[in-house]
Amino acid sequence: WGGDGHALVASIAQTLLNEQSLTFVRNHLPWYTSGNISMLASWPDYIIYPDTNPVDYLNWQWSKQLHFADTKDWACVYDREKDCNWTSTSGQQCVDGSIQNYTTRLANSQLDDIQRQEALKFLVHFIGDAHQPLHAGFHGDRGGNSIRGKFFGKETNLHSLWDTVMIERRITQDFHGQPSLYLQYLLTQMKTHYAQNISDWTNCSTSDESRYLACSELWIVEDAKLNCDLVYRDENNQPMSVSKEFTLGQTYYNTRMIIVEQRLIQGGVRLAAVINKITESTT
Ligand code: DCM
Ligand code: DCM
Ligand code: DCM
Ligand code: ZN
Ligand code: ZN
Repeated sequence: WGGDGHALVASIAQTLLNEQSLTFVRNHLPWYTSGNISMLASWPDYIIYPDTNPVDYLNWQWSKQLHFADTKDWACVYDREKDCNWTSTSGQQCVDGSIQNYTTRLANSQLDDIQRQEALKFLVHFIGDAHQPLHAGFHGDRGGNSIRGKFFGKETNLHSLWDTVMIERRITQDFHGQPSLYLQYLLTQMKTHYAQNISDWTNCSTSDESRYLACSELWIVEDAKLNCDLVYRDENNQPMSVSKEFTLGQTYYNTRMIIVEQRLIQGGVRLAAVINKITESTT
C-alpha cells in the first residue's frame, strides 16, 4: 500500500489495542508519535528510496525484498518453501518471513529497546503489505508493476492501482479528500458488515500455524487466490498480462474497491490481534 493504505490499517488496529498494548506501543515508539502506530507505518518505505532518504537509502536495501513475496504466474497458490526462500541460509526473505521474524523479535524481551522499536515499525508495515494482494503477485510481472494501462483514462500500472490509485480516488470522491472520514467509514463497516467475520479472521485455520503469533502464511494464500479470481482479471473477466495494456474504469473500481476495503480492515484487525497476543505473552 501507499501512505493512505498503511495509515488506515494501522489506525484501525490502534482502535483495537487493549490497555496493555497501548502502553507497550507507547514505550516502543519515539515520543513524538504519542504511541500512535499509524505515524510511522510508512517508515519502511521512506528509508529505501533516494527521494525520501537520500542520505542512507543504500544501507537499507536489504529490507526491500521483505515487502512482498512473488508467486508462480497463475498458480493461485503460495508455496512458503519456494516463494519465500524458506530453506535458504539467508533466511526468510519475503513478507511472510519478515512478519515471522519481527513478531518473534518484538516478543523477545532479551533484545534491546532500539531493536524492538525497529521490529514494531517493520511489523506494522509488513502486516499491511501482506494484505495488498499484489504484494504476493506474480513473479513474471513483478507483482503487477510491469502490467501497464489506463484507469479512468489515466496511465498507471496494476500494482500502483492497488497500492494507491483506487484508495485515493475513493477518498477524493466520497470522503471530501479526508482520510480521517474514510477511516470512520471503515471502522463502521468493521463493526457492522464485518462484525461476524472478525473471529474467523484472527483464527489460524491450520493447526500447524497456531504456534505462530501471526498467521502470515494463510494471509498470503488468501492474496494468491484473490489475484487469480479478481485482481489480474479485467472488466470482461479476461486475464491481464504484460503484453497487453489494460483499460479499466467504473466496473473494475466498483467491484475491486470492496476487496481493497475488506483487506484494509482485515489487516487492521489482524495487526491488533498480533500486538495484543505479544503483550499478553510478554510484558
Ligand atoms: N515510493 C516512493 N518512491 C519510489 C517508489 C515508491 O516513495 N521511487 C512509495 C510510493 C508508495 C510506496 O512507496 O507510497 C509503495 O511502496 P511499496 O507498496 O513497498 O510498499
Ligand atoms: N536484524 C533483523 N532481523 C534479524 C536480525 C537482525 O532485522 N533476525 C536487523 C536488526 C539490526 C540489523 O539487522 O538493524 C543488525 O542486527 P545484528 O546486529 O543483530 O546482526
Ligand atoms: N513490489 C512487489 N513485488 C515485486 C516487486 C516490487 O510487490 N516483485 C512492490 C514493492 C513496492 C512496489 O512494488 O510497493 C514498487 O517496487 P519498486 O520500488 O521496487 O519498483
Ligand atoms: Zn506496493
Ligand atoms: Zn511496503
